[in-house]
Amino acid sequence: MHDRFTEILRKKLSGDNYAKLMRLANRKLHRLIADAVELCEPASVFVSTDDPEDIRYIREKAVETGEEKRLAMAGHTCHFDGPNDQGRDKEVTKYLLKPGVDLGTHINATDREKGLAEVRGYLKGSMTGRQMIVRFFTLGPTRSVFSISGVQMTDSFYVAHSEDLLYRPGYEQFRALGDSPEYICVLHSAGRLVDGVSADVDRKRVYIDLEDEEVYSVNTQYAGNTVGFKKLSLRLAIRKADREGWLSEHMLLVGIRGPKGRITYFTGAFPSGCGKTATAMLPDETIVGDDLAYLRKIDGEVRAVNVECGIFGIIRDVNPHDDPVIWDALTKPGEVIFSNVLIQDGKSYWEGSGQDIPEEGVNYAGTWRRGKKNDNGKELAPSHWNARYTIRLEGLPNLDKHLDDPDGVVVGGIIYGGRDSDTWVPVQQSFDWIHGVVTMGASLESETTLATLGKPGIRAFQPMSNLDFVSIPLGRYVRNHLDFPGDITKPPLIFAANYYLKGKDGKYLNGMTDKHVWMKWMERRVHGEVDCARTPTGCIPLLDDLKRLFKEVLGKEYTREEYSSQFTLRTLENLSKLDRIEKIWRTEVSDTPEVLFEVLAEQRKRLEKTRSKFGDYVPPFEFAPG
Ligand code: SPV
Ligand code: MN
Repeated sequence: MHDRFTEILRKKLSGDNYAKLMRLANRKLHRLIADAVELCEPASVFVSTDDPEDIRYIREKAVETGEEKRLAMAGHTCHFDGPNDQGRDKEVTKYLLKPGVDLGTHINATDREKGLAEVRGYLKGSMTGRQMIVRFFTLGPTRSVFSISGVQMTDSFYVAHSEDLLYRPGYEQFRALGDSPEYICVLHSAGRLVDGVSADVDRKRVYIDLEDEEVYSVNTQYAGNTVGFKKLSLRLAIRKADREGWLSEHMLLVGIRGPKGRITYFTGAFPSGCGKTATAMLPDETIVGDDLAYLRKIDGEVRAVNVECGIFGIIRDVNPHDDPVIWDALTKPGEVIFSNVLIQDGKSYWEGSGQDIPEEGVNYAGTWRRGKKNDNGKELAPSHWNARYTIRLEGLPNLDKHLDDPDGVVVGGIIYGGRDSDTWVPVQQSFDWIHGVVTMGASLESETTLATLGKPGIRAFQPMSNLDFVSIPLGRYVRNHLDFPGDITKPPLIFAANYYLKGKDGKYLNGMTDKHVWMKWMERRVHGEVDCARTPTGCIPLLDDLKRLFKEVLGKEYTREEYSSQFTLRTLENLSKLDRIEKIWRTEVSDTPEVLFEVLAEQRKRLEKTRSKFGDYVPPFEFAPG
């Protein structure tokens, strides 16, 4: 058997590429690559090691093939995805399941045999005339209990280049793997290209084969659908975590400074486009990661690492005031890939930058000038809402020194936050771990954004901000969270945050920089240094502490009126939310742990009691110290 694969590889791979591959004595790898070669029929194969020369080749090819255009500033390039390829496409992203396997209604799945035939059919001959790139990565720090290995095959130099910024090199780790079959494999082809973009959008597919732990992606270029080690491997990592008793989460990881040089680490789960990167990149704090975290129990503590080592962030609204660190990284020389922004005279422009946008330029839809309409007669914005930048964390002034620490960092707190205009207060702490998992993580809702294709602004159930990626039954996923701390005596505190609360006039009640104050408050809570008031939904900050922190962090006066409007408990909205959440867990999920309903019922009782005593809207001053 093995000889047939070796034969295919020997025929297709040039001497040095063949040698680079054969240095990895892994039979499954040889089989996978030979299979991909036979299926996709590339003109040649480039095997990348961790050698800077190999990586330079990929970077240059991305420009040579036209997938990226060089911009005026050194190191900056721009890539465009097609007009129908501007976000993760949930409709066509499916798990391939064998007959009899049922993961529940929230999981988009299809029959494995049928799905494989379909996607492999689309991949057939897809790389004709192009080169296939094979790249190896390590998810999480190398030489660590957290590390997972991954191999990507792609015909896109943009994808391969992006991965170079986003993931730690893994060729050497693959050598150490020997013949082990324990790694994630992603096969991607951009498919037929017209003007450089994937043309067969109706044949776009992202299929995840749970049986062989292999991901197939075809007829798409958007990084969320193609960069294998972002959301594609997250789905497989969730299964591995389930088997092994740890957590694989859609979470940032940030260090927040406290008094006397102390740094306390937080993970934060926010759905896409809801302030996750901005929280991870707060000025004067330290970033470990902005999107994906693995959490494990080690020696009686919860520790976490960043799966990645770069940022693929939304660029809209990045401006010197709200995101000074990102702004700085994007406006000076260095390796940056912009995607789906507006380009004019070799310079990139995006909405919400606070800078003047030229009247014309080039964007993902071609030549653009103000007033240009799309096919539906709607005016085209200069840059897409989900336009992005890709950078390395390395070199950022706020990079945490533990990014590559094989032991990760100790997690002091976990934050759940969504885009919620009318229910949650800006920040609150759960009463305990179970209360936090149930009423914050498992009850998270968020208004949809354009990070995924579809209509924005619709309130959607988003447990742990991870719903799109959960690959095990949902009840089991929550059970894993409930059980996670086990015998740990001091698990991380759990908080809920809401940066998007609006007043009666429909205006946001908070500025975007206020999140910094909430983070500092949480940091003090982890160390028991500030008190709180106990409301039916959680513990909220006291006015005096916020006054002091607003002054210290933002140099701002914080008034009693602001506190009152932001922290008024909206009992009606909270009760409606409980109705919605309970209904979903009761009617749409078949394996919900019973304790979830008990904890929701207790919350309902507290809310009703408070409502009958104080009315529908209860100012924070009514609540006793907690
Ligand atoms: C997100 O949408 O959550 C992202 C970008 O982080 S991606 O998943 O890669 O589309
Ligand atoms: Mn994300």
